[in-house]
Parts: sequence; structure tokens; C-alpha cells
Amino acid sequence: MSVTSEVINKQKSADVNLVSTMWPLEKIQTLFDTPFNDLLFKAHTTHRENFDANAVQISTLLSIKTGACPEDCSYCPQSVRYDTGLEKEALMEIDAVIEAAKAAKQNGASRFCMGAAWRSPKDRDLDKVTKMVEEVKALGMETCVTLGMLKDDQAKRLKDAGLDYYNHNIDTSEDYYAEVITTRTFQDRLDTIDTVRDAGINVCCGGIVGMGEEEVDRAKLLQTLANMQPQPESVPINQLVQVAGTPLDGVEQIDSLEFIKTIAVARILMPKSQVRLSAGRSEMSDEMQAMCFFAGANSIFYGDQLLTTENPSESADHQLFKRLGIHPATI
Ligand code: SAM
Ligand code: DTB
Ligand code: SF4
Repeated sequence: MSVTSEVINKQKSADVNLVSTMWPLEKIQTLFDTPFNDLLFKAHTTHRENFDANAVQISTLLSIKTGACPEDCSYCPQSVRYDTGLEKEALMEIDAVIEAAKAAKQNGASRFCMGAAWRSPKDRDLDKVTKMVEEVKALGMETCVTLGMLKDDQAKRLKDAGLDYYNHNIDTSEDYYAEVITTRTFQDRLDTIDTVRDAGINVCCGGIVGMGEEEVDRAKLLQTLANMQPQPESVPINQLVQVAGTPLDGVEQIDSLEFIKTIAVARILMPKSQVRLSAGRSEMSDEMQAMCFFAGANSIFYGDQLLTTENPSESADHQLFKRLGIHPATI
């Protein structure tokens, strides 16, 4: 039996995302070192065993509070520390958010994700956000928010409002983290993820690749995610969107095959999770996206904009799905 199937077979079937065996780094490195065709075959087989291989879940993003963030994430156009020409916007009114959610539902999105450029929300901000969650949920959509660090009582309030997913990325390996962000620690991120998990909210946690990290950092990023107990239900893999004015603008881009390998390894390590092909699709060819779907990506952000940067147009995605025979996954 191969190393991979041995570990996967030890997954408990009742608790789908619980793992009884931790992934050591060497085994993950072995996957990255596997010949491309063998790796993709293994990843696609795992994918097929767990999901409809032609279904892709669709989420739509909305930035509900834009810019002026005090954090110093080197990739982010919304940090107050970098001059990216972004217009800051206060927390949106509830009605405008609901209109955007209705349009997203009309266009086929099953999940609506609301993002705010905060280090952490204030309790009075949450008064409004919990209303947004309640009203989006009432439309029959899954709800997701990403608001920064959370306290226990804040997570509980979100859960009570009906929140399905909280997105909070660890972004990169623990080793590379301080190269990218200095205003909070890797442990701060893990603590919020625990808080979210303890409140009974599904965890959406992934990272960004193409930030100048080494392959071993990508292996370690995936190791931390895969060894979470339980594993995150949703794992966004973002390719860095380089934005002028941010420190990471101009960093050497990740090789496209290396990106596809990262998706494949994520699928093998987290067989039951939704692996989301997230930011960066505007810079990817249709063929590259097709390979990512083959490698096990089964979710995308759909809509002309991510939070502040461009995403493929809805018509381009519609065409791509049609050409690939992919259909949107239902809840
Ligand atoms: N402020 C909150 C936080 O950081 O947790 C929520 C919003 S933040 C914009 C959400 C995520 O977007 C970040 O964790 C990061 O992974 C991703 N992100 C931000 N800028 C990006 C970029 N230029 N390219 C790729 N992903 C990016
Ligand atoms: C995630 O992992 N990627 C999304 C979502 N979670 C919130 C955000 C991508 C942001 C890309 C840069 C921007 O548009 O501002
Ligand atoms: Fe702020 Fe989030 Fe951007 Fe970091 S990623 S600067 S915390 S909005």
C-alpha cells in the first residue's frame, strides 16, 4: 500500500474531516517529488472517490468594508501602510449587501462570502454583520465571513446568526510567516481558527502561494492545514495577485505546474475538504484552470471582482464550465 493511501485509509469515516494519523513533512515532500503524471493521477483518484468530479461549488465575494486596514500583510492592497490607490469604504449598509447577495444567487452562487479589512471586528460592527448573515441565510444561501481575529463571544454571536463558514487563512508556512506579516503571529491565526471551530462554525482556511516562498514552505503550509483536527471543511488556495504599491509586487511568480502540484497535494492530504481555486484565476489560462480542476480543485470564487481585484468575468467562467462539462455543485 502506498504511503498516501495508508494515511487516507486511516481517516475515520464517521467524522469526515477527522484524521487519526498526522502527516509528517517527509511524506508531503515525497508527494511534491512524485512525477507530475503520477501525482495528478493520485490526486484525481482521491477526488473522484470523494466528490462528483464534474461539480464545482460557486462562491461569490463581496468586500463589505474596504481598505484602511492597520495590518501590514505584504500581499494586501487593503493595508493602510501601502499606497495602492484603493479608495477606502466604511462598512456597507445591510440593504446594499442583501441586493448583492440576491444578484449572486441569481447568477448561480450557492455561498456568499463577506470580507472586511479589519484586524478584528468591534462588537458594534458585529451588530451589523450578524444582521447581514441572518438576511443572506434567509435567501437560502450558505454564508461565509472573513473579519480578522475573533474573540469567543464574537464567534458565538456569528454562529447564533446562522453563519456557516468563517474564512481565516494561515497564508504560508510558520517559518515564512514573519517575512510576510509582522503585525500578528502565526499562532494568532491558529487561535482564531480554534475559536471558530469551538463555536461550531465550519472552518475555511488556506493560504497564498507565489509570495517568494520555497516549495518546502508550501509543503509546511499544507501540513499545518492537513494536521488540523478536524481538517478545514474548505481550503482556499490563492495565487498571489500582485498589486502595485504592495511590498510583494514584482516578486518572482510561481511556476504554473508548481501551482497545480500544490492543488494536487492539497487534495490528497485533505480528501474530504472543498479545495478552492481562489485568487489569481485572471492570470491563469483556461488550460491551467482545467488542470487544477482535474487535480482536485472543486470550488471557485465567481463574479467579476474578488474583494478589490479582478476575477474572470462571469461570462468567461460560464464558457469555461460549458467547455469542460462542469456544472455548479448544489448545497
Ligand atoms: N482582514 C481579514 C483577514 O486578513 O483575515 C479578512 C480579509 S483578507 C483580505 C482575506 C484573505 O485574502 C487574506 O487572508 C489573504 O489570504 C487573501 N488575500 C489578500 N490579498 C491577496 C492577494 N493580493 N492575493 C491573494 N490573496 C490575497
Ligand atoms: C480567500 O482565501 N481568498 C479571498 C477570500 N478568501 C476572502 C480573497 C482574495 C483577495 C484577493 C485580493 C483582493 O481582491 O483584494
Ligand atoms: Fe488587513 Fe486582511 Fe489585508 Fe491583512 S489581509 S492587510 S488583515 S485586510
